[in-house]
Amino acid sequence: MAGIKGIGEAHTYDGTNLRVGIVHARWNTKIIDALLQGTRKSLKAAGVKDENIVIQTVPGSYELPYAVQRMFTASQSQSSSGASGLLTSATDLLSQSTTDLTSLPKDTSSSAKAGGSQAPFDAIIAIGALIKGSTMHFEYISDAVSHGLMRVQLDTGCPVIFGLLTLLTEEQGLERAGIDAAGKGHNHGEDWGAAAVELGAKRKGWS
Ligand code: DLZ
Repeated sequence: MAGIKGIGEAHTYDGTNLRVGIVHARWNTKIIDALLQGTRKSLKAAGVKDENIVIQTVPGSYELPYAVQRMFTASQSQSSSGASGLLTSATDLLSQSTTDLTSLPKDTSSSAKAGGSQAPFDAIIAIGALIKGSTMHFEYISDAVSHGLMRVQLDTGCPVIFGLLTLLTEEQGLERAGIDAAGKGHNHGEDWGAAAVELGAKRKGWS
């Protein structure tokens, strides 16, 4: 019998005109890479263009709220000044999950070539995987990051999708990344991509 957990009826939203940021932590890379793949897959399925997906990385989950905040603010000022460069499209980064602010190539998207500005992000997805250890570290970081990400979205008005797995075991992470040995898991990144498109599309109507 099917369970009652889950997102409910599936709706599809058009991501064709959306610009979506992804910031992911590098800790627990195997899990993160699969989640990132799932996220990108659903963004693309919703029509988000490669050049409108911008991927940044940070060392660990603790850095996610700050990075999301900076990413959004930079995209806003970039948009109003018509500048381009720091925040690049993901076109050249598709198979890469270990980029950071300093290693990003120059923007090669057509709007950058034309000297035009890029729109601020319509949504940003924060991805991390925290695995509980033997100290209180996990509890403090889980709590701080959850509150930090909520604060950033309310302060900036940019939807921030909560892609933080707070895991009691590594196995839980493999299941939620859809890469567990039993093959029973589900890649939550796919849900996060869909949530970003839904919130990004709705936000346009709400503003
Ligand atoms: C230090 C640390 C530990 C022990 N575990 C994790 C983890 O499971 N997942 C994760 O994303 N990050 C971890 N980190 C790194 C912290 O998030 C952070 O990057 C460092 O404390 C530096 O601020």
